[in-house]
Amino acid sequence: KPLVFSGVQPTGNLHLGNYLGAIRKFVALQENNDCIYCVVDLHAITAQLVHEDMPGQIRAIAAAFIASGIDPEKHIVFNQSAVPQHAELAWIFNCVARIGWMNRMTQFKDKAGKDRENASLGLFAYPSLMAADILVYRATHVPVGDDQKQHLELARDIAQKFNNDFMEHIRRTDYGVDTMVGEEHVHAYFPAVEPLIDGPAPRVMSLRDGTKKMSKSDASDLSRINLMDDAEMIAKKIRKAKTDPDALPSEVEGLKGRPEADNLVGIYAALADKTKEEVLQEFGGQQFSVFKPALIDLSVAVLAPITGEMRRLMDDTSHIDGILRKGGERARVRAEKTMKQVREIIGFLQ
Ligand code: AQP
Repeated sequence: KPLVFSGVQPTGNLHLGNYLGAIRKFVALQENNDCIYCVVDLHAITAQLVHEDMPGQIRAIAAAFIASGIDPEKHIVFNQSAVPQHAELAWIFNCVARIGWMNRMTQFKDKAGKDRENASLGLFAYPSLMAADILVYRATHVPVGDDQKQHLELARDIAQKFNNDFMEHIRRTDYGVDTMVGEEHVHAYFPAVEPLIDGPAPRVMSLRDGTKKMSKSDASDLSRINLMDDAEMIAKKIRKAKTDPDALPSEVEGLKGRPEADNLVGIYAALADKTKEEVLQEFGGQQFSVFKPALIDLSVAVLAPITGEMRRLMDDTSHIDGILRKGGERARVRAEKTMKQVREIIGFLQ
């Protein structure tokens, strides 16, 4: 079975973008894959070292995974810091990756803002840790939102450079596998990582500005639907969502140049498991005064059971902690197997 890995940062305000762009895809992939889903707490301290309630935020992500339908018995759910092999491989990847590659990362530029000299070294090295998260399991498929595409390309570059730099050592240890890269046969240790981005909502936009991504760190809570919002709050946020004065078009082309309309139709499509075309067949020609109430009903119908289950799970911290602990133990065994081989490939004495 293909091995799937992905993670979500415990940085609070888990929102509809995280759900549609990532978590919902995690759920769907369980059937035909072996999945490892991680609460990436080491990533959470790259932008802000001190978190008001780190344990609570970690539990909230784990609860969201499980409430959405991830099965922690069949698959693995754990928090990143419980498996120190992630950080160990990240250090090795820091020595594989080039500063020039990291300098091109747009998320670092966005998150560091103007005061780049004051950003943490961890924020700069973030994509290297992300590559390690995936490759410490030699995972091949990574469901993420569109914003993570560049980081996954970097993970491929890191894997390829490691495979090239240690080609002879990999041959000698016999831990590599023969794979095809394009037309070429290569003997590689780390696989080429494949992003799984497609879907009707690969990038959910802010409800206040259709050109900005819905984000946990947006100062306006009205910009996002949080997974912990109740029905009343969801209704308020959708009612207040920015729109233009025109009716909805009946063709997808008509959404061009209308970022807010496009975003709301995309959200509806993703929640209803339909295409945007199908949504417009139903609502084309209608005003937002008709579409918004339908979107409110649908959002509440999909999210309320998840929110309810998340709350229930978060009330029983020992249950969630037990799931994470067991997941961590299982993940550590797998990660250590890779790290033993990596240490040997590099030539470290162990
Ligand atoms: N707006 C989005 N639309 C679709 N997918 C999204 N993701 C995030 N925002 C959107 C996806 O959610 C997963 C987990 O994200 P994360 O917690 O690791 O970090 P992030 O991308 O930094 O999330 P935020 O919410 O946007 O936080 P801030 O405000 O800190 O930037 C990832 O797969 C991501 O693609």
